[in-house]
Amino acid sequence: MSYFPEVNKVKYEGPDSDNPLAFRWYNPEEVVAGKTMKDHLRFTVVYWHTFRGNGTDPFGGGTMLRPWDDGSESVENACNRARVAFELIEKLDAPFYAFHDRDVAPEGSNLRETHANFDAVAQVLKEQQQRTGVQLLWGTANMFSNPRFMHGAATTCNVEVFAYAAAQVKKALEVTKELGGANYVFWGGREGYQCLYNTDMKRELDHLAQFFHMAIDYAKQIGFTGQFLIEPKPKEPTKHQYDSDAAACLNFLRAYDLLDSFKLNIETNHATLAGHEMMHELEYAGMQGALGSIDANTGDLLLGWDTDQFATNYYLTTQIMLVLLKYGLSPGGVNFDAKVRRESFEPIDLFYAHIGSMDAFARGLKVAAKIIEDGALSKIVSQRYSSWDSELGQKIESGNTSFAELEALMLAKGDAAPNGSGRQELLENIFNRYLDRV
Ligand code: XUL
Ligand code: CO
Repeated sequence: MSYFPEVNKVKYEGPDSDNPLAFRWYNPEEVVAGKTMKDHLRFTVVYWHTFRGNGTDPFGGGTMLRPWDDGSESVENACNRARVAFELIEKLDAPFYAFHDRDVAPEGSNLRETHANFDAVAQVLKEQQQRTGVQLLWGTANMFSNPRFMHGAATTCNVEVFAYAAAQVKKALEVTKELGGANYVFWGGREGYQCLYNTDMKRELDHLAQFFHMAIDYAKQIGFTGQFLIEPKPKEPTKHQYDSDAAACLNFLRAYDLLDSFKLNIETNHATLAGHEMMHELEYAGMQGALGSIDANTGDLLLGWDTDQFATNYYLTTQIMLVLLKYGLSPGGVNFDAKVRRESFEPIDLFYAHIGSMDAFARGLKVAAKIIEDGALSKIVSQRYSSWDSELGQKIESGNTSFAELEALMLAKGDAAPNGSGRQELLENIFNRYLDRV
């Protein structure tokens, strides 16, 4: 039985198509910069927003029309929902999906029952993966919705909640391995604080590191070889999330000897909340060899919270693809951690949302590839730093000089050579020119 009978498998029809259920830019097998679009982009549908989002916002309850869902927390409903999910993912031609344990399967009345529910739904997910060829980009554990996690999971003040969280991640790792997950993500959930008066920050961070080390040990033990990722976010739900941005995450990983086992999953709306551009977060992670995957979404600059909208802005997608082309993404992907607006409550809106954003990233990829191929920005950057290619620059960069030697040089010269223009406006115009032409 089909739940989306009005939609056939979405196909590429080219930029001139007016068909709202066709791709205008995403042409999976088209080769760009030496690789197919499909392999560059590794599009991923998320289970939580797309199949569990009901349109709730801080001011009102659910609005979504989901005729396949009976609204119950039964395992049967969860299994049926999984089948519907794969119909959508397959029709969208997305090669991957991602989930939290609690999105796919309901909690039972105790942990044993919860594990069993998860196993039952995982069986259906496995069948659907085999039927469609869709793969699991990553699994993760929801350790923030249930009230037991009110003080956090790995950073909780309640040692038994820590133990429960460990049990939950152990199981989530087993299921992720069973389903062939390419990565395993830790988003910070409630790992942070609301008030420093009641918080032992050092103890909480030590516990978080212990937790991650145990996860690494367990992954080794069961032979899970996927990439571990942490996902920076500065606030929400806590006032301060410990994984606040890429720099904070990398400092934490380095301080606790975890750097070799983790990379970062960078999300646009989280970068915005941190007061950074997405490009900044990507570049910061990339330059340290820690860019793992991206959560592709956007915020609304007039709304101050994590609105998780589908990105359709070509400037944003081109900027993202410029950095992804530089550092690569696999085994990560472009993961649509995004939800339709609560006013877009019909099932068909799920298609419009994904198609539009897949197209925006595909076009961003083409524009970025052309900019890189022509050296349109990089030539100007190299020129801007060319003084560092001189004998003096090389001496400094290789650590073969001293303050005294540099002072002697400047005393002899009297002043530094004049500066050149930064050419920001020219570069912005060049960027526009490429957007016009591709
Ligand atoms: C929350 C968020 C999460 C993670 C997965 O802001 O982005 O959905 O991506 O737990
Ligand atoms: Co996310």
